[in-house]
Amino acid sequence: MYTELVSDASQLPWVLENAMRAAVEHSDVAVVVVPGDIFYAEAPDRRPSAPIRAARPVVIPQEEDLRVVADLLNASQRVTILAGAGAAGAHDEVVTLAGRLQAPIVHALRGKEHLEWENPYDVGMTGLIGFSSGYRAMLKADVLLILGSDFPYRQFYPEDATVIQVDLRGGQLGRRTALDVGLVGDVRPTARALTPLIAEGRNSRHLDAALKHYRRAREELDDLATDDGKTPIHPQYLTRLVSQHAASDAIFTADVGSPTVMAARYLEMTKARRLVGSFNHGSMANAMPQALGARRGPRPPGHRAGRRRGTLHAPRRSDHSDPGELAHQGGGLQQLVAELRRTGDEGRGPADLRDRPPQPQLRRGGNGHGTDRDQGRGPGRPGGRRGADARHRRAGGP
Ligand SMILES: Cc1cc2nc3c(=O)[nH]c(=O)nc-3n(C[C@H](O)[C@H](O)[C@H](O)COP(=O)(O)OP(=O)(O)OC[C@H]3O[C@@H](n4cnc5c(N)ncnc54)[C@H](O)[C@@H]3O)c2cc1C
Ligand SMILES: Cc1ncc(C[n+]2csc(CCOP(=O)(O)OP(=O)(O)O)c2C)c(N)n1
Repeated sequence: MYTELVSDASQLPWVLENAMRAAVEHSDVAVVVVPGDIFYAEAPDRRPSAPIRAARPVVIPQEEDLRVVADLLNASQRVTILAGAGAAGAHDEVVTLAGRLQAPIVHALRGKEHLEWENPYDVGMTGLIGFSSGYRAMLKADVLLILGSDFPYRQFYPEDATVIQVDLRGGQLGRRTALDVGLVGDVRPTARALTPLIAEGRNSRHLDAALKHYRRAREELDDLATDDGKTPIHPQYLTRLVSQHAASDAIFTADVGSPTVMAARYLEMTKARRLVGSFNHGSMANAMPQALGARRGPRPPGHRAGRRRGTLHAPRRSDHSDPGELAHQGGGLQQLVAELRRTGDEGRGPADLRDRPPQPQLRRGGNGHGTDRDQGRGPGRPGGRRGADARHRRAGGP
């Protein structure tokens, strides 16, 4: 991860550009630490670089490696696909490959937004907050094909299956479970190249059983998301209502904690919807800043800022995937702060922004870092975690 401290104003433009390049190139977080005083200094002029765009090389494994994988898949009666965030933009290719393999598709949480929709092979998520059907489809597999996932929980991987993993970054291979074959490749072209190597006419017994189990698991979860007339209403029901009423291209953001569970289980994805989160353990309170960031993205034609309060519209994927470009278009941090100030002034911002000065007061000479405690707000609700855990367990994990 790119991490840099700016200790002199002249460094800032370079550091910022390098940080954006690293973030875009590695699809990762970049951290730039800027002491408060630096914001008061003049930055030197410099010749601007070209807009930062992610390089999009086509990465496909060697043909002989693909043949080895195809032989393993062709010899298997029960193939299950585990797909994750690496399947972004590869929906159609992965679904086509699954069709040829007659393989159920299990997703890891970050794969939900890319694969859950319009997918006749979807059998839900695996993991502690996942669906029993996701766990079972992996357990019953004799070959597990992992496509662009770093699903972390080792207990949920099958112990006896042959495991094949495809990842764009070689360093990710075999990180979570022992592998039989590891390939470096981009999911989209790799799935496309693999499909014609798979024999047609495979039987569907494994797939049918997985789909049947999924329907049952889904029904059980849906039964928890109904109005039982009591107040307060259940979070499952609330999340389902949000999902039903949100725009077909809404961007959802969810915090770490029980919102992660509800988002994973009750937000229905479409081709145009997005689910943005941290989803890393050890992170919290990501949802509001992510929502603000999403709000800053390009909007569809005809959409005026703030007109539909509470609804975030998804930028087209091609636009959204290029934060460096956005920064170039939009004037970056300065413009974001201006927007926060404006929405705060007009009373349209979230309550927190309305109730306090729109721009944080930087202390001259200090390090400029405030904390929740500094602002008189404590950490989360005491005991909230334990209650949430109990609820998760009741809500039917594997
Ligand atoms: C409270 C809580 C509970 C959670 N419970 C669950 C749970 O039950 N189930 C669950 O699944 N997750 C759960 N998570 C999330 C979990 O911690 C992981 O973040 C998540 O499983 C990772 O999803 P992923 O593998 O899709 O994404 P990532 O971890 O981002 O992995 C994506 C992988 O794809 C690779 N890649 C990227 N682009 C490409 C490409 N074009 N082609 C090929 N490879 C590519 C990357 O190198 C990376 O290895 C939970 C998180 C929290 C906070
Ligand atoms: C930095 C950090 N500290 C602690 C945790 C452990 N943690 C996960 S969820 C959570 C509680 C979050 O509270 P809230 O957003 O109210 O969600 P809920 O209680 O409904 O789960 C905590 C403390 C974490 N994920 N990150």
